[in-house]
Amino acid sequence: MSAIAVSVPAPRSGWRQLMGFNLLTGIVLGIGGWYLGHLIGDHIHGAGVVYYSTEAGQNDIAIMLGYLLGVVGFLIGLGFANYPVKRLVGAPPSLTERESEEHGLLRYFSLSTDHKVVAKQYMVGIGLFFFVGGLNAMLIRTELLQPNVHVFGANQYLTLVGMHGSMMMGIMTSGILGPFANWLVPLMIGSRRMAFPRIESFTFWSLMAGSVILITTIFFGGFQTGWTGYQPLGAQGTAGYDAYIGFFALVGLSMTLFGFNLIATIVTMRAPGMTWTRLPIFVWGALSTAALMLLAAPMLIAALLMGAMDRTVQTAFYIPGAGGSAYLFQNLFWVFGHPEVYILALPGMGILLELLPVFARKPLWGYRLAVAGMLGVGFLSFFVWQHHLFVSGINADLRPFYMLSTELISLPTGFIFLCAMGTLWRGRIRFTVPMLFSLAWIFNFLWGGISGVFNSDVPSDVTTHGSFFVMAHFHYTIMGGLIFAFFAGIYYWAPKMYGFKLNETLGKIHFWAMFIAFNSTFAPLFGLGFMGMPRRVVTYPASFQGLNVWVSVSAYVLGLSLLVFLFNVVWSLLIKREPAEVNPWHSKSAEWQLPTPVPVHDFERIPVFDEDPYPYGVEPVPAGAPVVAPAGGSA
Ligand code: HEM
Ligand SMILES: [Cu+2]
Repeated sequence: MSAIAVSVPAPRSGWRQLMGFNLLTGIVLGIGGWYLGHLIGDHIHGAGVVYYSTEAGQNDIAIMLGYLLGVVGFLIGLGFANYPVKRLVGAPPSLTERESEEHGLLRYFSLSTDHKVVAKQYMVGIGLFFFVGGLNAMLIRTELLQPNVHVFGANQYLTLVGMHGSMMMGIMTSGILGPFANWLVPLMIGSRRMAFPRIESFTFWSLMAGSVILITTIFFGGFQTGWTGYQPLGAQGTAGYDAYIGFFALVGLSMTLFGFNLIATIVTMRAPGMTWTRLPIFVWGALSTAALMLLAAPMLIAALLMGAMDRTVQTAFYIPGAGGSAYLFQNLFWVFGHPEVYILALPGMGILLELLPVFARKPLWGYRLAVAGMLGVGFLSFFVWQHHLFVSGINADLRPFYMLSTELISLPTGFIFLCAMGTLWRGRIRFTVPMLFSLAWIFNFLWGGISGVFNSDVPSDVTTHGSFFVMAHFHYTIMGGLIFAFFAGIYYWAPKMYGFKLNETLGKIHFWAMFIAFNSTFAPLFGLGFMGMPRRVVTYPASFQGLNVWVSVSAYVLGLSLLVFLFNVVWSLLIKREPAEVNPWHSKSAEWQLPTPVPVHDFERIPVFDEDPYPYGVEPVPAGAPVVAPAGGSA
């Protein structure tokens, strides 16, 4: 193979490992970096180099530098500088990381280059911050139990809404791709790794650093802009808005690199025989999402960078009084923001279409149409962003164009629905827990889509804009789409990814509680929106209280249903653990033909693919008969 000598250091053990490059070191250096940044920032300020601070009067330079050096320290502590520095000084590539991967719990707390380990890190990390975002939602709903301020003041309420929205939107950009695509894409295309394993790990740890930064906003007065960070409110905000900038910039960086890595992997690392028309539909979903990430997220980073400069070094991109334009930010944000909503939706569509053939025992109906649908959604999503600005003073002549382009998206989205229906048609459907979540996806996303037409249609958007109608609409697509698909994925792949099957009965309780509570939480919001209840306002007319109490109680039940899931994990993993079958759903996809647990190097030999995916019904499977899985073979 390669002519370069490879050194294999002896594995270290005990406390010496703790002193190495891992999460603990990362946290220590991260805190150190924060103080160093602060020190430098204060110095710059004190020396009178730059006097500028925002209207709120704090020294944003110190805070921004604190975040910046904190993140750099955190990443160095995790070991991200080792490889580049070693190569810079001419040392041979070392196998230290590979070594620590194969054994020990510590690999989950450090830079890992095993795509399966990174996927698990994502699962736990995303789960953790999803929980934080969910708690924020519960607090919001608690405040809304009464028409007047009773728990939080207006500022705190807005911070809660902003934290909830930002956390959910930021963390969920990788909500499905992080835990599932990192794990599945290499296995599905017959590769032993992602194209850039260190970048894969980097995307995870930078997302985690960002999420912690977002939470620190509570120490700096929070931010009042909601997840969209609009100007000029942003420039006027307290230092809490710096946390918003730091968070979303890191999310953007993580997304850009993730998209780049996925594209490189799928384009260049497919095994022999894995032609474009044999690519599993989940991989197409990941690929189209990756394209959006790579193209849209840099726009977010650029927009935030300008905001950060306005707040620190006296530029005035968004400051109207100094010749800038607040409206510029609104545009830049949504050039990213609209593709962002499809970054959230497309992976869910991938899971849906991946699972339906398995549980309907039929080939995916309209494979090429589904691919066209995904690529079409992705392409069109760059031409619609001004539908968020219909009432923000855009040139009225532009409205029809954006109305048309937005409504055009229902075509490729319709392809996806058509393919789902075609696959279900006359299938031998098994109502397993993953299938129930998939079917719920279809129901929820349909309502999300239909209500979306009211927002893309100028005459009706003029009335519904900024109301709880919009809130209901996007929760139907994101919570009802992405989150339901996420659970479909966990119940489906857990036996292979984690080696245990989640209890079906508890799963069904989880499903029905979540499905009913979800609809009971969000459907009434359409009505409240029509009646004129505005979003991001802490008070509302007393006559809306009845419905709001109903919604809040439903939201608590929704929260509890997620705890049923956690209980199911504890139950199935710790209390009544049954070793998972190799292929409990009798799936024909490549990942299910591997042994459980999947070996560190995935395949003994790189597989050769000689069949289209989803060959269900081609050779009839007798009901109930286990399919013999050829180890390491193709689909
Ligand atoms: C447990 C279920 C959830 C509940 C009960 C819930 C509730 C709420 C409420 C009450 C608000 C708005 C309050 C206001 O505007 O005054 C809100 C806003 C929002 N939620 Fe959720 N939510 C849930 C889950 C999610 C999920 C899973 C996501 C996305 C992945 C999400 C994304 C958002 C966003 C982006 C906003 C807008 C924030 C803003 O206006 O800046 N939510 N949610
Ligand atoms: Cu949009």
